Amino acid sequence: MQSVTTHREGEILVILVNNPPVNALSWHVRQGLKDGVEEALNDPTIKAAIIRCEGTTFIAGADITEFSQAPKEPALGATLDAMETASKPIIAAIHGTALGGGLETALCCHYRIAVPSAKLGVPEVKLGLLPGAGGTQRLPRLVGVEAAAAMCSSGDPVPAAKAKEMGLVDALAGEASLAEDAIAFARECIAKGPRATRDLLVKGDLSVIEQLKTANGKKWKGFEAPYANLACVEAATRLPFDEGMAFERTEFMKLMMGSQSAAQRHMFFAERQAAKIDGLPKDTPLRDIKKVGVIGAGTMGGGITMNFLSAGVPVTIVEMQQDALDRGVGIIRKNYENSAAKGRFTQEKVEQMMALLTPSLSLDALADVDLVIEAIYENMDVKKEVFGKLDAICKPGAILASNTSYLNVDTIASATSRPEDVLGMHFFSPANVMKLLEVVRGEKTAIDALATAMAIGKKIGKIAVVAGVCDGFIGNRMLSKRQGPANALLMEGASPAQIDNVFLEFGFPMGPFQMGDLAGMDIGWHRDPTKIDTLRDAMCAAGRFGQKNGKGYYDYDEKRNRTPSAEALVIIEDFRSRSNMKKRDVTDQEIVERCLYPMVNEGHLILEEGMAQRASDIDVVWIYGYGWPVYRGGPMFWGDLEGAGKIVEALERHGVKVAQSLKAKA
Ligand code: 3H9
Repeated sequence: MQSVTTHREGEILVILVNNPPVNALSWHVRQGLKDGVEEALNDPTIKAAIIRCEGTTFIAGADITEFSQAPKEPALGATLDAMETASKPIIAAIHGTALGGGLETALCCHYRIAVPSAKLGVPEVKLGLLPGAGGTQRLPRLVGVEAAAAMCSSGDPVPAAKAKEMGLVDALAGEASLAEDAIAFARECIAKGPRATRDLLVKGDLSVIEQLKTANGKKWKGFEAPYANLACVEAATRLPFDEGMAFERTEFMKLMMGSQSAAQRHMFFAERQAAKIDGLPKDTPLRDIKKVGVIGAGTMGGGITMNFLSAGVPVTIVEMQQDALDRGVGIIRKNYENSAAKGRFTQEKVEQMMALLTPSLSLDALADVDLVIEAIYENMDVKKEVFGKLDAICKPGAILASNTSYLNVDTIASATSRPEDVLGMHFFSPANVMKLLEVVRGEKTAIDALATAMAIGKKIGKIAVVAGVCDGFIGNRMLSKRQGPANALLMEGASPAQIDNVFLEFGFPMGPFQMGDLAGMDIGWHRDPTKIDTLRDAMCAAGRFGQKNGKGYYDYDEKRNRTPSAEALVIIEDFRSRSNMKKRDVTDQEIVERCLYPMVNEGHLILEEGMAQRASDIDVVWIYGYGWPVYRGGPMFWGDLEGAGKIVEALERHGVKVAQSLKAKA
């Protein structure tokens, strides 16, 4: 099948791209576009050309799979130059998304027409890149510096109507009549002749660039690409077009060769790969999930419930006591109302979502739901009792899920007569915000139940990853390999701030001790101040519970800013002497080696044991569940960059048992 074909509509040549799934600019598409333009120019009876796409979308960008291969002719730049400098008008007819190289193609057309539902943008920054086919130079010429800087640095697309206001598209077509409307529009363009974007003057106020940097300083910390995008837009304001293009090229190549973009491109595919279940027959029918039950109206149950209500799925929420139920439902409403007050949706929408919620004090109310998610506290006996009851109450085929974060899902399933319907759905707190969902596959979980849980995860906006049954599944299992050494390093002489700062420098939003303070140190504490076996016992005995009372490993002000705490350091010191440990200097490198390298090691063990389907799933878990910086690509990707040899050497030096597969890699 040819990916680009042409046909005539009177004096107009339609160049039609058909390169599923997203009409990416693979080499054969570039070649086809170039040939199509030549055909239009060489035929004296043709007066204008239209570039349009088959399928669900206009060109959604360069073909990212080609980035890791040797470059193939023709280059995109050459194809687009031929288009922009053509002596006959070329019109882009846009539906779906015109993204990245796709929008850059449209910018090299002389006119643009789009359906109202179309979206146009340059998302390269999300891949650690910049629009490298003239996007940073042509956008400021067409829409001005302010809009171009915002589009390039955020990567967020704009809807067609807004694009029309900005001058990014010239006309809107009927939603279902793009082909015909584009031809009528092209006929109008013949009289106007070609209009090259490169010939327009850059307009707008350059100060927006500094404003964007200030406004996004926190969000962009550690990232290279947003700044490179802005540098290119700035260059467009002072350099002639050709020099601006050369500047863009240099910046693009720097990013393309760097590790950040490699990591972000890896994550693009990792995210999509995570949704796939190995060995799932294509024709596996999914179970229909029309109604959901959630057990527990606490923080977790409430957050889980909100995901479904927001997606329009009715939920029955069950609690034991009326006051706990009322409190939980009240918090859900308050969260929605806060969002409405911020303008995220209307008050009417709040009422619509709340109307989907049925509170109940009885598990019997779950008789007709298609999926139950149990979100009560972590106690195996209690969970088994609940699942035993669900077995008797729920209709056949209902999926029975536990939100446990480390308990054995097979043991929970054994409390039912239908272990094939039981699995884990492990959400991350706050469950209505965090993107990760670990779907835990029990020994007997039916494949269609698993596939349904993955699909429902996607429906509620989560990135779902399949995990096997083991203590802590993927995420918490690896977390424990980091926390142990972090605690040990504290005893050996590092301060909480030194350790946390190494994590912040690495790109995490917070370090292990900041996380402890945030979670609350008194969770699970025995509450006897005279019984001090661990450092945490000592902290709690001194009333240092974490952020909640302004004192933990750090002192906190009313804005929750942390400063090192003299009292906490004394408690650590005391505990160190009680444990007969000598204080020594700990280097930042040792903190990396002892806290992060064991995570890479554990990831390899998880793969060896088949607890994750693939290494990239582990990266997805850590990026979406624990704030691993996306520009470092997750622990497995980072481990490969860091080098297996170096990691194995350090692990052995620190006395950690190394996974066979990591050793083999080294
Ligand atoms: C660029 O353009 C650089 C330029 O400046 C030029 C420099 C010289 N290439 O997301 P989906 C695959 S950089 C190759 O599930 P949706 C994807 O992997 C690019 N493959 O669908 C998946 O494959 P599979 C700038 C791609 O409907 C399948 O298509 N552009 C590409 O939810 C379906 O994808 C972007 O960054 C690609 N460019 O969303 C846009 N895009 O089925 C990236 C997708 O095997 N793409 N695939 O898993 C997107 O944002 C979404 O895919 C899109 C569709 C919104 C288009």
